[in-house]
Amino acid sequence: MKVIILGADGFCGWPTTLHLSAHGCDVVMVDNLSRRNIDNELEVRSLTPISFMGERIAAWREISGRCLAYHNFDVAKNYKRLLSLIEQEKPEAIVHFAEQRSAPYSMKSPRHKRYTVDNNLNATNNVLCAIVESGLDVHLVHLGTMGVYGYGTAGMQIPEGYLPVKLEVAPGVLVEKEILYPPDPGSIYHMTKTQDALLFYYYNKNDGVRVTDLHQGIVWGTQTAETAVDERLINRFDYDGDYGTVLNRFLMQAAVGHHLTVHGTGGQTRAFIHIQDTVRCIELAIRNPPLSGDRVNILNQQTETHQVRALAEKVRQITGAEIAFVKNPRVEASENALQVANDKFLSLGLNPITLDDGLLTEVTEIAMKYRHRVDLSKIPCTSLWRP
Ligand code: NAD
Ligand code: USQ
Repeated sequence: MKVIILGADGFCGWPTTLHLSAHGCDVVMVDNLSRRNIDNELEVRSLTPISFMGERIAAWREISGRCLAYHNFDVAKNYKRLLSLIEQEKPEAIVHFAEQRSAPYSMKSPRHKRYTVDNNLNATNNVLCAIVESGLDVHLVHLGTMGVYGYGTAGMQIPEGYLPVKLEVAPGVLVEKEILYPPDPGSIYHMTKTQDALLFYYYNKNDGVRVTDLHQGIVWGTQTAETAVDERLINRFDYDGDYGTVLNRFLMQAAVGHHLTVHGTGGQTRAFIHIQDTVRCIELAIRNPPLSGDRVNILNQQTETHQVRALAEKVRQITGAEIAFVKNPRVEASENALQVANDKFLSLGLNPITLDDGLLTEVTEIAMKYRHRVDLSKIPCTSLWRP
């Protein structure tokens, strides 16, 4: 199967590239290296020593004997290049990771808000438009987020994308419908993902584009079976206050003797998935595409939910790190419950890695090994939702 991966140099894109290549796919990578440039802007680097793209490709060829094609261009700005790549390669699937994915970065300033909206919406619209213009029946697999649902569910389990509703159209006459789950974004970044969903809905309805939208939870961990084989293939580990996500940050903080930075009461509950399960889910998604005429297929790509203070407590018990409750820089509910349906991936055969299986290995092998690379000044979250 030929697959184009947009955003193939990123935290999820690189291990997905290697996983699909190792499992028999012919992978074409696209990335404009904007994420590496944002590291330059923020004057921070991955905790792990990631190689240049050329070194990554050469190392994978040496180790696996497989070739990876790579194109460096901006998917949001270079429509013609994207269209001609699709026309030339005729992929069966395109996996779309090519968006600015940090909520704090998207809230830093008006410039960051506008960049995130321009980049993410134009990237998604360009891919959809190019698939239609190519005339090819390409399955688009997009990485969305659990954050499109908001986190206040009034005790209800979040369904996979669609909400069944009953409308009383006349006294005593009930009509049953399924509607897209009402969007409730908590940052400019999350808002772009809710708008992506509308683009998918429209291009699917009007042009019959086959789309799978994966509403993914917070990804934790670093390595997958393929990235762990050789240090030149190592995955990135973001720990800074803008791009580091909560559990990986706590693991890094414990490794360097920093207190665990719990925002507010830590009563926020979020959904999580290990990076190894991310790549498995994407393979399951591309091998189980929607059929022609199907509506957008939405799957919740998460395996467990945890409250932030419970995560901190778990890391404290393992490492002895201290917990600090710091002022929350975000505007978000201080406490919420979260229950999420993930029946679709389980029925496709996903056997989830849980926090308890992998947590200790991650702390010892990665965070401890590379702790000398941490810049302590980059740990605090300085991006404010309301400056
Ligand atoms: P990342 O920033 O590490 O990777 C994104 C990649 O896309 C980067 O390499 C970047 O250079 C590239 N890119 C961005 N805009 C581009 C453009 N216009 N043209 C070409 N390349 C472009 O992010 P990630 O953590 O790998 O996330 C990938 C996707 O998964 C994102 O869409 C994100 O919203 C989603 N997601 C991530 C997480 C997580 O915890 N990391 C959780 C849920 C969903
Ligand atoms: N948090 C802390 N301490 C920290 C960092 C974060 O308490 O040091 C809290 C935040 O306030 C928030 C929660 O932890 O309540 C999650 O924050 P996060 O930075 O780990 O995750 P988030 O901003 O939601 O974004 C990440 C990815 C994004 C993805 C999203 C999935 O960066 O790309 O879409 O997770 S989800 O959260 O399910 O929407």
